[in-house]
Amino acid sequence: MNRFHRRGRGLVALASVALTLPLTATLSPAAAAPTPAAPTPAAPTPAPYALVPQPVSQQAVPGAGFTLTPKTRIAVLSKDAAALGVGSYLSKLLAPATGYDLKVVRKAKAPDKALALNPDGPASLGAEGYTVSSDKNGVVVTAHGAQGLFRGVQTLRQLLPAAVESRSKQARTWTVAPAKISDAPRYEYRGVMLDVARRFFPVEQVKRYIDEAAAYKINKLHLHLTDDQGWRIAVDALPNLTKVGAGTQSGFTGGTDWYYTAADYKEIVSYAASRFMTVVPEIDGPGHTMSALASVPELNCDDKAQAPYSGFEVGISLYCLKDQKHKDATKSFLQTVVNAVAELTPGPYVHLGGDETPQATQDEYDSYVKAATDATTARKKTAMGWHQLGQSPLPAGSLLQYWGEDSDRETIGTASEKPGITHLRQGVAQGAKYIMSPSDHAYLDMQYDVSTPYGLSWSGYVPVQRSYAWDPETVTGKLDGTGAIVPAGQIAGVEAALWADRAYEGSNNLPTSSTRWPAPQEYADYMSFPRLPAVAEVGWSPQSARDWSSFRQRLAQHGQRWTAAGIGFHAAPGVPWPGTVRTVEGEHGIVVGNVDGVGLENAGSTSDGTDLVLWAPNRGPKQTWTVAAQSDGTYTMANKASGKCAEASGSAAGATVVQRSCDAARTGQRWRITDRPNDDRHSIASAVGGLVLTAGSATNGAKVTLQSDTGSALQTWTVD
Ligand code: TNX
Repeated sequence: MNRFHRRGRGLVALASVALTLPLTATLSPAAAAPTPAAPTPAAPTPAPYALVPQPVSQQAVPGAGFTLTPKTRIAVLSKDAAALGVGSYLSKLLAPATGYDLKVVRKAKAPDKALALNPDGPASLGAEGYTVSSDKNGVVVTAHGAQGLFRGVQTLRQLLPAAVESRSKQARTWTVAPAKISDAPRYEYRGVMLDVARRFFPVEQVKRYIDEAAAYKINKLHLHLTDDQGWRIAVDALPNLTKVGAGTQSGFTGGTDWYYTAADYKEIVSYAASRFMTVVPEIDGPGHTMSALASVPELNCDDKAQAPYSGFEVGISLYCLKDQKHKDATKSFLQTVVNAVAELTPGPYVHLGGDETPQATQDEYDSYVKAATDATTARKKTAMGWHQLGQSPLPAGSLLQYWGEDSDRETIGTASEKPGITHLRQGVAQGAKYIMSPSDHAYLDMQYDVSTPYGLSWSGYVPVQRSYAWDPETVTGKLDGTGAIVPAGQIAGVEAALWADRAYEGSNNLPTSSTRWPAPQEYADYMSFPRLPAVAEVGWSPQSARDWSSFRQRLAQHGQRWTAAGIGFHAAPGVPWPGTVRTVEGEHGIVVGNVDGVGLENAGSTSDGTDLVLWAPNRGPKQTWTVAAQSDGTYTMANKASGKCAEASGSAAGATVVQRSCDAARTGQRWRITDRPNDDRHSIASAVGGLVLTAGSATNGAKVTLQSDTGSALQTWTVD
């Protein structure tokens, strides 16, 4: 289903709620009784250092680490200019926090007590692989070329204290932890997309985001340069595109400089290149084109320019492809635009969009794809596009981007297979390669949970665990992980996508008060951290090295790096951020499983004795509970809508849980709320008898009862 059918949908589909429960538990959404605990897998070996992405292998080295001094040299063991460039990048990276101006020198072999960068390592390291070896005598990063050195430097950076990310001088010692690391990426393509069309990001903010993403070894920056709400790249031959088409953003009109000049774009490209990141420009079409239709009259069937658009809707525009005259006009427009963009772009890709075109006939869609891909291959560029492009004939070597979700996967192999799945099959059959951006894992504009101020939730809430716990090799298969439509050999990588339709606080109605619009970088930081590092690890680390319980611990350490760097991240529940003391006292939603599980509510009743139920989370008064500590260490839980307390109706297995006027003398109203190991969830046990609060299932209307603790996902609760 295209997501515009679901605009404004307030709640998460229950199917996706059930599926966000922990993957380690065997959970059937329809199960009436708790599922027995799955056998506990052997605990992964704890990683010595909090590195993200997790490297292929790392060992702590006994003894002290290497302490930097103002005299430490960065020794580059090569004459290669790019390798020397990585040396000066490292020097500049360390300067603000350390206050040191480390000299970069060329040396034939690694000197003692230096940070040595060797780009002449074995070819077996590949373009991005590297090793880091550090002990008290110094550090050596080895790679086969400058790019691998750069990736290794990002790891080296994480072996230093978090304060190294500070933009101001910190008085302290700087020791690189002693380690032996050997690493290489799982996928070559590891991208992030910025939607600069709906919300314009000035050049400085794009550069800042490049740095933030490069720290997690992201190597592609996909710029969504055009959409209904704005055209952001100057094309000399078509000055109206920026004179008219760049004057709007989603929620704003009247702009004069909301676009990148050729010089701006080149500056972004070269800044990205200095971080070994390739810019992927997207010119979306044949839909998402109102800004072009407002600027170039002959792209419209009546040859009249449309009014510029600054609203919130999608699926509202289409190039005119009804007759030969307009097909020709669109073709020559695309040639002009693709030429201009290809000219400015050293990277191999031009992304041609292709998403959300409900009004296009097959002939119209095909004719767009033919014109756009011809223009691209004529410039010797690789045609990219959203997965819908698979429905049309494609040039060899095309790269498509899958953005489907669980509700699409559910239909695989059924009579009602979703069009997205069919398009995927068609693209795979043509030999296209894929990058994976499943919207319910990798869309950074999805809200984390019901309390996220910005963003959408048409693909469900995407808490950090959901952006982490997926595998590109199974994400185009059935929900049980079998039957992947895109075979492993056709997967090029992953991409996180930060759309900006709702880069403001509030609902579908665009706010009129400017106070409800964060600066683009503030929106980007909050929505991307911690989820961008999660997707980065999906793309970089071997699947066998990935594990949520390890990731959440490592992520918690990275929170300190982001704080030092001034990144306003979302301190997501489920991650043990140091320094955040979580108390269960106060007003909470109480949800089963993850933060977007079904929530405990009083079924809208105010009467004594009503059974409590579970419902899709909305965090209204019926689902809000005041948790209050009692002198015996237990808690009472009072419902905000009714004022009544949760009470066990008995002490035997199967007893339901009801609400009743709060009364401290009734022991059935006392609950022991305990932390569970390895996640941020709780067990909630009745003080009478000790049986635990258990959801009958993860579906609307399910009852809660007391059962003995089996460790089932239906017995784990997030007190938000
Ligand atoms: C879908 S999925 C879009 C964008 C929106 C985004 C919002 C896809 C390729 N297109 O137009 O910005 O949802 O979440």
